[in-house]
This record gives sequence, C-alpha cells and structure tokens, in this order.
Amino acid sequence: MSQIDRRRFLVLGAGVVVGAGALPLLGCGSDPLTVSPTTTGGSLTTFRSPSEISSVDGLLETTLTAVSGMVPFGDSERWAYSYDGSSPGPTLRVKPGDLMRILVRNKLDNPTNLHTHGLHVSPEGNSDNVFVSIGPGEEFLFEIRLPENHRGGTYWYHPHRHGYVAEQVAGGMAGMILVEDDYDSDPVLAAATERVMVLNDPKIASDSSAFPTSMMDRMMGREGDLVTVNGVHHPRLSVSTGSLERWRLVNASSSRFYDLSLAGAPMMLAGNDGGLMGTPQEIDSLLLAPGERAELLVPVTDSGSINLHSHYYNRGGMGGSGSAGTTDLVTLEAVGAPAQAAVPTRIKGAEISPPPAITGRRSVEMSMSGMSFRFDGKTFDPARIDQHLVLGDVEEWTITNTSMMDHPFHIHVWQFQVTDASDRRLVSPGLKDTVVVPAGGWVKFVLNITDIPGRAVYHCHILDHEDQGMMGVFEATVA
Ligand SMILES: [Cu+2]
Repeated sequence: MSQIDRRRFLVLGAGVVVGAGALPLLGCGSDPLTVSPTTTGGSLTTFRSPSEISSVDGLLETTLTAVSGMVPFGDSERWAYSYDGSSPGPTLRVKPGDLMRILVRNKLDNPTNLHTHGLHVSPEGNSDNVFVSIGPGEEFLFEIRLPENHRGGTYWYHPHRHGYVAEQVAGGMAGMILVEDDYDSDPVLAAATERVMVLNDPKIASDSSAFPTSMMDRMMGREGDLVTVNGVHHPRLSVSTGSLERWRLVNASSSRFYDLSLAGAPMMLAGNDGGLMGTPQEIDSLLLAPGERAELLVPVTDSGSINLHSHYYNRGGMGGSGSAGTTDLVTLEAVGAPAQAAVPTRIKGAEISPPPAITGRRSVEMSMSGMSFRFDGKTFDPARIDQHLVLGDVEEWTITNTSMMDHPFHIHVWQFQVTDASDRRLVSPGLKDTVVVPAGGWVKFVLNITDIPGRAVYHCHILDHEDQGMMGVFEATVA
C-alpha cells in the first residue's frame, strides 16, 4: 500500500469506525500490528502511558511491590521484574516541597531498594539512600522530601542495590517521576500533549532463564532482544495536525544507548536531566545514554507518518557492537489539513544561569582492567569515602576515561553543568546528572555544592559496570 493510499485509508477509516472516533492502523500491508490497541484520548492507538499517581495536599503515598513473573506483552506475555506486575511502574507526579512516602515491598529472591534518580534530596536515613538493602520478604518505608525550591523536570526511580542493579533494571523495574514547575504553565507548553516515554530493551522470554548473563554481557553491559516504549514494542498512535507534542523520555535501559532522530517533523530539545531550558532548540539527533532524560517538543504540521528512530551507536569495547541497527521506537500518524503548530520560543522561568565562579578543581578517572571496573584505580567500597565535598564550594570536575568503552557518569543528589568535553556534541546547555564520558576521552563540568549534606555515590550508568565496582562514595559536609 502506498503512502497516499495508506493516508486515505486512515482518513476514511476515521469515519467508518463509529463510536471510538478511531483510526484503524490495522492490517496495513507489510506493517501489521501485533499489539492489541487501547483507547487513549478517544483515539484507537497502541501507545500506552504508564498509570499515574499524583501528590495530594503535598503528600504522595504509595506502595511499590517488587515482583517477578509474567507481564503483558502485545497479545502475549513476557517474564519480567516489575513493580506490582507493571513495567514500567506508575509515573509519580509531585510538586516542589512535597513528601513522597513510598513503601517498597520486596517479593523478589534477591535484595532491592529504591533510588530517585536526579532528585535533589537527602541521600541519608530513609530518604534517597542507596545504602539501604531490603531483603527478600522484607519491606522498607522511604520518605523523600523535595525542597521548596526544587526544579521541575523529568526524573525517574529504579532499584539501586549494589550487585543486583543491572538485572532488576534490565528486567523492567523503573518508572518516571515528574516534578511540576511554574514554567509548565507556559500557555503554549500547557496546550501541548504530554507523553511519558520510558525506553527499555528487555529480554523476551517466558521464564527467568533469560536473565543469567555471560561474562561478555557483563563486561559490555547487557542489551536485550528488542526496544520497548512504556513496555510496548514500536507503539503507534494518531495525532492531529496543528498540535504540539511534548515528549518526556528516559533511557531506562541498563546499557543500551539510543542515538535518536525524528523523520517527518522537526525535533526540538526543550530540556534534559535537570528540567527545561529557557530556549528550546531544533536538533537533528540526540544521544541518550542510560540514565539520561530529554524533553522533546514536536510540532505536527503536515499529515503523514512521523517516526522516532534510534540509530546504531558504537559505544566501544572488545568485540562488542554497541546497540543494534536502526530501530523504530514510535510511529505517529498525523491526520488533518496542514496546520502550523505553536512552538514556545522562550519558556519563561526555565532559563539556566551560567555556573558561578569556581572555587576548586577535582579529577576522577574511570578505567577498566579485565573484568574490573574502577574509579581512580579502585572498585566500590561502601565503607570508604572517596570524595570529601564541602557545602558552599563550586567545583570543576574533570572525568577522564582511559578505557576502550564509553561510560555514562552519574552522580546522586546533584545536577551539574557540562562546560567542555572531548566529544563536543556531548556539551549540553542544560542541567545534567548523567553524562557520557567517551572512550579515551574526558568531560568537564561544574558542580555547585549548595545545600544538602550527606553520603552518596557516583557511578557508571552501564549498570553491569556499576554492579562490578565502577562506583565511588562522596560525602558532603558543612564547612
Ligand atoms: Cu561503564
């Protein structure tokens, strides 16, 4: 079926399927749907959004039960780790100043815990404390208070129990945290269609036998069998011309990098790890490493297909190929007469100030030796403090990578501003908590150590590397 025929079929179909106002994307030549459609916003579509839990009167209270077993997958099921049988888990929507009271129940055979990736919150006690270990059959109540001045943005949660992180995250335990901000009320932005997109690449199997991994998998960082968006492989949906899409993406894969591009519409980068930026900018491609987030604005002007692709990316390593070929992540079918979509040129209140004057410098080295993954020549030791930080300092960190593989560097509690990198395309104008340090290369960023004391970690976000020791401990103390 040609493109024109297909569009006509879609438009005709819209009138034929009365009741749902639906757009049947079914049975189009060599492009069959294998996933049962669900109804979202009155349109027939296979795109699914995770369920959502919002805070009420400053409190978000919920239980997340870590389980293993079958989860829905297309017309069938697949074996997964999940929260309450749902992968991804529910989206948690909160405001600055809110308290998140989350009871984690562990029904797995291994220990787990909970990390709120990107949130500027205390890493101690029963807050975002990765030193907590919840054994099989146990439960733990996390109470995480967002500061009143917390920046809005796209954050996420996942297990962070050292030694089990890659398996549990690759298996599907992850969910989005959206922190609302005053700038979200920008009228053009508020009129956009917001979509959460949790990217993962699970192994597809009917039991847990898919999960033990080879030494090579652990060295390279395991990758799954195919890519899913909110647990669905290559979802499609229909949109109207003249509308603006706001996509909030997280790379929740344990190792896979996504080199993203969009065909059929412009792609504008409006924000990344630490929230929106004042001026959205049109981009051709975006590298999204494990742990990173992006906010994309997509104005839908013409009818036809819009495709979000991920391209092959070589992240280095011995005999490894990085992520597999070009992959379709999401396909939109735009319908309607051509209509210009409004796009915000400036988002008031989201501007990022340049970093303050530097008061000190620090260097950290990421290295590999056989199956040993290290920071500054050492593997993780929770009893050792590797970096002593002092509140009030503004430090320039230089992260070097002496290995043959890219490693995404992530630090807890803080957002930083990347100022320079050996691969210039990795320099982002926004606030970041995760950045790729290229094989044989380096990244410089400024860390403004303002206000939250405590002990936490920095690590490689290829989670197999973290599990094998590529993690260090910092402690921030009052001067
Ligand atoms: Cu790594």
